[in-house]
Amino acid sequence: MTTESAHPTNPEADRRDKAPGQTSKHLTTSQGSPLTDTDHSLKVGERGPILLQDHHLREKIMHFDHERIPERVVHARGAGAHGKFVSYGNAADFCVADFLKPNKQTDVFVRFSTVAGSRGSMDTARDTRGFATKFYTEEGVFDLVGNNIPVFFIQDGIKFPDIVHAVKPEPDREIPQAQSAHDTFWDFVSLHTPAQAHTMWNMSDRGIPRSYRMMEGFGVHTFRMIGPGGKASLVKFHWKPKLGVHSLTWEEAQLAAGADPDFHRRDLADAIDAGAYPEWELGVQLFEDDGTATFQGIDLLDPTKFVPEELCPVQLIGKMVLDRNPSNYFAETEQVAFHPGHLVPGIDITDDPLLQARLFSYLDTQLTRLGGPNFAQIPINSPKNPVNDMFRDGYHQHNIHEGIAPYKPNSLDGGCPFMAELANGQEFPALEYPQETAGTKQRSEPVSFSDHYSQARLFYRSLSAQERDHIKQAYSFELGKCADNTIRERQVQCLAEIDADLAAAVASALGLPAPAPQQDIDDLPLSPALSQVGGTWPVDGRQIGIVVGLPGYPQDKELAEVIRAKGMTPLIVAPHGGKTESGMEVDRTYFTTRSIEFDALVLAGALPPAADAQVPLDTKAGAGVGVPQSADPRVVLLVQEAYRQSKPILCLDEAAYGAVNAAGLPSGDPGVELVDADSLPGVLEDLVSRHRVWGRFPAEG
Ligand code: HDE
Repeated sequence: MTTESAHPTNPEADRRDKAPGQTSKHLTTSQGSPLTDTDHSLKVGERGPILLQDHHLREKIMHFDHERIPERVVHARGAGAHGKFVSYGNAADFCVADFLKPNKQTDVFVRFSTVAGSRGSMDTARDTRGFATKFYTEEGVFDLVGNNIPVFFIQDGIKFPDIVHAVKPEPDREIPQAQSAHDTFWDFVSLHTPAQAHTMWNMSDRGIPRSYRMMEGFGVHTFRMIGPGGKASLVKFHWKPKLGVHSLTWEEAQLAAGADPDFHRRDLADAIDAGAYPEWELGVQLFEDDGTATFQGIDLLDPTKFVPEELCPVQLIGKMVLDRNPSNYFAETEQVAFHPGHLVPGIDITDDPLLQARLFSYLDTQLTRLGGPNFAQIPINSPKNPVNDMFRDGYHQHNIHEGIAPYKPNSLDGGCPFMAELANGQEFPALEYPQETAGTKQRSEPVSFSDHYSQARLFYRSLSAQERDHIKQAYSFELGKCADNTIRERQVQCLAEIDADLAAAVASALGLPAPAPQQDIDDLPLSPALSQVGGTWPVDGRQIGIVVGLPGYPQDKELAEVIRAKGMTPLIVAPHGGKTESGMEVDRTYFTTRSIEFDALVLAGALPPAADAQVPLDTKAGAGVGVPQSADPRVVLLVQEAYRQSKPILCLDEAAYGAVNAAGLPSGDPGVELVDADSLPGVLEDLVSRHRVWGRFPAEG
């Protein structure tokens, strides 16, 4: 799984080695004139005033002054990666898109993002995640601009400014940053109840993913696919991660926000650098296009609804692998411009009123964000097939167009370019399905959009007891941060429509009476596929902290190797930087690390006792007689956090177990084990493949 590396445990050093830097012979002005000095301005004498004629100074400062562009109004914080999509070919029966033909390989660029925070905000905020994919197909660019949650807050694009204004920092003091835990958000969503289903997903573990590599993706809206002979089907897109769907605990999310705000960005880049290339399979739920746009009572044009997989299975039609990090964040990840209307023949939109409004928004926003209408020429946005759009001029025009007749019809350019011909047997362009439409112009909400609660209830009730506990805690936290009691009461009333037990738990945390439901809500069949608990998944790229004292654990090199051989990434954690006796580089020191960086801990050998620590020890001794009862408090903290976060803690010998005792952990706890070196790789892989030691903290309710 792993690639050759000069610094096997230090991707940072690898990254620096790889950076090509500047390649030209010498530094020049932007006009290419050689420069002999870029450290001193042109002055009158050594200590005199600077001269206006210093062109290099003015040019350098001018360019610097304009380095920033407006950040995205939503999804400002993101991380990207390049990769490939390979089609399985089985979609050819219902979609004529060229990139879905058998074994066809297509380059892709993906950008993951949070929604609410600014560009510099933390990755681990409780939020929806964007999952936008650009396919550079031979028939033009196809953008699948989705999220990690299959439902949305609103049913009509005209409400988008309202929900975004509500979740963004409150405008008087511009706080809180990247959080929904404030009055304006809960004010809006408790009044605009179509948002209740999406907020329920946000309050679940899906709102705090473990990694971008461990998220599902959803197209959210229903799209239309055109098959051979012009037969149309309705589809919902899904991305299924090979590593499974996993989440952080709330404690981890909050810790990471301070200890490593770039947690998800780093995780994605490190995994790709380590050769643990993330993979997703693309799938579709396929529905008959019978003119009703309805499936088993679910209005497929209502983007606040999803279709449970148990009712309509996801058919897998291809695989995406992300195998290359961007070389330049700004040029690629920042300047990439997605648009749900970037479609290819065979894929079309539907009348979902949210999707229709999006078709306006993305082109419009790029004009300001990327400074003019020619952003399709920026390398990351350019199609890889030839473009002949007859568009001319405008800011930042990079093409030098030939000819004198950029209009149609013309005779001066011999009538070029000609229109594409319909494929054999095709009666209409596969980009524009001749859907019949008629009706009265009106502003109204369809009756089939009016159920705002039953799917939120279905989602909540389909989860495991532990996941439901997390939801109760999340609502209690978020509403606990609201100052206005009317807003809290109104939201708890919404919860009462969804589930009485949930409403009672949240009400109790807020010190409110538990409200009774006021509506009759349908009890839909549950969808076990929604739960993240249970099952095992590949452990590729999972980070294992090998905690040692110095000079180190005698077999630390072998230990790191067996862990790496399983596809996981070992990181040596020691009291200070440098190397262990066997020559292993120390990756993290007790000072620089927190539990959030590791999926499991391996405590190896004698760890320094508390007396050696440079900070006072204040922990209670635990059980276990005949082994050390004290340990460096930073190791104790690491172990306690890992324990609370239900992570495996494996000790290679009695000496190491001392830190477990010093941390006061109960003996015989699941996932806290003394193992010998031979069985360690197997035990570790088994525990990590389950993501967490779920049995450690049985659910309360
Ligand atoms: Fe977006 N959205 N959105 N959105 N959206 C943007 O476009 C908008 C919606 C999504 O990594 C913006 O280029 C409206 C749903 C992603 O660059 C903007 C509406 C879904 C990204 C915009 C929606 C999304 C965006 C901001 C309601 C999931 C990040 C910058 C009608 C299916 C793409 C930009 C990236 C970005 C508008 C609703 C996903 C302002 C008006 C539903 C993943 O144009």
